[in-house]
Amino acid sequence: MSDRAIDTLFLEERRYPPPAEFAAQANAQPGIYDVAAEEFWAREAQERVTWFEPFDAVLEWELPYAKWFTGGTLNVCFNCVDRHVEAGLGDRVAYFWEGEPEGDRRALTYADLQREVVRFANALKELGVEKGSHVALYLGMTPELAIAMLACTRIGAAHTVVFGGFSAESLSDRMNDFGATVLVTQDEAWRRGGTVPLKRISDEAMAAAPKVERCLVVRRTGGDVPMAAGRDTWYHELDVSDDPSTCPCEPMDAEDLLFLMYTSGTTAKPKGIMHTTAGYLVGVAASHSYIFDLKPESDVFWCSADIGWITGHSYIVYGPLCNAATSVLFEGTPDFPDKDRWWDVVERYGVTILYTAPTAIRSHMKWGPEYAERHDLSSLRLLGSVGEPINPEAWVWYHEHIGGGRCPVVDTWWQTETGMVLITPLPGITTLKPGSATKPFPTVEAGVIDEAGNEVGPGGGGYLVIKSPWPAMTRGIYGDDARFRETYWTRAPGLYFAGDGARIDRDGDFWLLGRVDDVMNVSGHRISTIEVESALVDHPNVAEAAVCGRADATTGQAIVAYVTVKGGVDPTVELMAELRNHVAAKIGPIAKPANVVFTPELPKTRSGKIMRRLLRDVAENRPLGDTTTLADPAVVSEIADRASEAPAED
Ligand code: 7RM
Repeated sequence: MSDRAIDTLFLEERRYPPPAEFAAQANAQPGIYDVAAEEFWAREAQERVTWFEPFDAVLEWELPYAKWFTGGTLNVCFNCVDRHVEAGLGDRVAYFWEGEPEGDRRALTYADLQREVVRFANALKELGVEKGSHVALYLGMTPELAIAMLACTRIGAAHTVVFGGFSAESLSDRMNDFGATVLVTQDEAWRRGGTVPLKRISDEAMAAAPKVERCLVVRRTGGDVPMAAGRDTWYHELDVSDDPSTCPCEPMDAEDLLFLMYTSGTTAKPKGIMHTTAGYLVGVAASHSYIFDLKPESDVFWCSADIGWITGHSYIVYGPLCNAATSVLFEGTPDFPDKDRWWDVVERYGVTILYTAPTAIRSHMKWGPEYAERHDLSSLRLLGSVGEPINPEAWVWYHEHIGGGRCPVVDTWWQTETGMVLITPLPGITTLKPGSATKPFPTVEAGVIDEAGNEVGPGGGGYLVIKSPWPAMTRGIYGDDARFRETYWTRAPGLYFAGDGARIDRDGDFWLLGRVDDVMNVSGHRISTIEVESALVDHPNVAEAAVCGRADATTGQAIVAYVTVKGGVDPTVELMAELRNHVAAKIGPIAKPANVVFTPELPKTRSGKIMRRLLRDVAENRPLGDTTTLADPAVVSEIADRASEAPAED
C-alpha cells in the first residue's frame, strides 16, 4: 500500500503529546520500553511483591501454558493488606466506599481492612473453607465483596465472583463448573432505589448446585430473607476473632489457582478463565502503577467497573491494593438519584484518576456536560477507558468536559484472558490519538495477521495476536484444555489469538476494530462496525450508535445502523438521510448505512458491551436468540418493532 493510501485509512488526525509537567513526574520513563522481558518482570516481581520464598525461574513457557516465578511462594492477601500495615501505612485509606443510598458511606483504612479480612477469613474457616477450597462469591459492590476475595486468598481458597446482575441459572452453572462448596452472598443489593434479591436468587441457584454445602450471608439492606437451617449462616452472627495472629496468611505456590472469572465465548457455555497467584499479582500491580501513574501517597483512584468483572478484579482489588493505593468503591449507578452522581463522588473524594468505559462516557455525553459542570473536577489528573473501542468523539468529549483538557486519556485494551492491560498509552510518554489504544505495554509483543497467518503491514486490517507470554496471562479454561487450545491457539501456530480485529498505523499505533465477528464485509471491503459507529457519533445530533452487517444479495453485507439521538432532537426521515450522508462523507460511500433505525436505547450486556448478535438478528428478521445476558431484555423487542417500521434505503 502507498503511504497516502495508508493514511486515508486513519482519518483521525488529532494528536495529544504528553504535557511536559506530567512527563517529568511520570512513573514510566521512555527507557521502560528498552528492557528485556525477563529482566523487566524479574525486577517488577522483586520490587512490587513480598515473597515468603524467592522464585527460581522467571518464566517456563510450554506453549500454550506459561508458568511465571516458579519455585516462589507468597500470599496475595499479605501483599495487598498485611505488609502495608506492617510498613506503617495502617492509617491510609484503602477504600472510600460510597453506598447507593446517599449518605451511606464508609472509609476503610488498611488497618481496618486487615481486621475485616481476618474476621471474614475466620468465618470462612468456621464453615469448613481451607487451602484449596473453591468458594463462589455473589455480592454487590460492598466492601464485603473485596474483603471476601482477600479472605479467600489469605487462607488459600480459590474464588469465583459472579456478577450480582446474573440470574440463578448463570450462578448455578458457574458454581457447578467450578465445583464450589461454599457460597457467599448478601440479603439484597441496592439498585436504583430498589433492591435485587441476591439471597433469594442464591437459594434458587443452590437448589441446582448440589455441591454447595454452606452459604454465608452478609446483611446489607436488612430485608427479610429465609435462612435454611444447617446450610445458611448470617455473617454478623458468627463470633470470630479479627486478630491477625488467629489467621496467618497461607504461603501459596506462585502457580496456585487464585481465581476463575467466567466469560462468554461463541458457544452458550461460559469459559472459566483461570488466573494464578504470582504472575497475575505482579502483572496487575506493575501495569496499574505505570499506566495510571499511581502515586500511592497522594492519588485517589476510581475504577467505575463492577468487581464482578475482570476490570474490577485487576484494577479495583488486586492491582491497587498491592500498590497500597487509595481507591473509591461505588455501589450505585451514574444517574441515581441524578445524573451528576459520579461528579459528586469525584468532587467529594478528590478523585485524581478515573477509569471507566466508553458506554458510560457516551451516556454522559447524551445527558450533556451541565451535570459535570455542577462540580469541581479539578482534582482529576488522568483518565482511562476500557471495554470497547472508544469513538474519537467520545474520547475528545471525555478529555474536554471531564478532564478539563489537561488530563491524558489512556485507552487500555485487554481481556478477561489477558488478566492485565496489554495495549495502552503510557501517560508521560505516549502521544495520544483519540480512538487508538496506541502501543503494546513494555515487553508485550503484539501484531496483526491475515487469514493465512501472515503479518499484515501498516494500514492492513487483520487479527490481533500476542506473540510472547506475559505474567498475568490466563493459565487456561478450567477443566477444558481442548477448548483453550482451539479458541486461542489454533488461528496461527504459537500466537495468542485475541478474537479482535486491529490495524497498525505508520507510527506503529494499534487501532482496535472490535471483535472479529463485528467486522463487516461490504462489496469485498472490510469495514469495522466501530468505524461507522464513530462516524455516526461524530454527528452533532447523535448520542450513541451501534452498527451491524446484514446479509445482502448484491454486496455480501449491508450496513444497518441503530441510532440514539440526543435529548431534544427529532428522529425524522430527513435526519436519517443526513446521517447516511454524513457517514459517506466521513468514511466513504462504501460505508453508507443501508438502513438507519432510531431507538431510545441500545441492547447492551450488563458490562456495557453492545450485543451486535441481537442487532444482526433484528436486521435479518430472525427470531431473537438468547437475550438473558442483556441488561434490559425489553430494549430489543422495542428495537425490533421500530426496525420493522423503518424504511430501507438504497
Ligand atoms: C477488560 C475487558 C474483552 C474485549 C476485547 C475487546 C474489548 C476491551 C478495549 C476493547 C477496544 C479497548 N475484558 N475491549 N478494551 N476494545 N479498545 N480499549 O473488557 O473480557 O470483558 O472483554 O473487550 O473486544 O476482546 S473483557
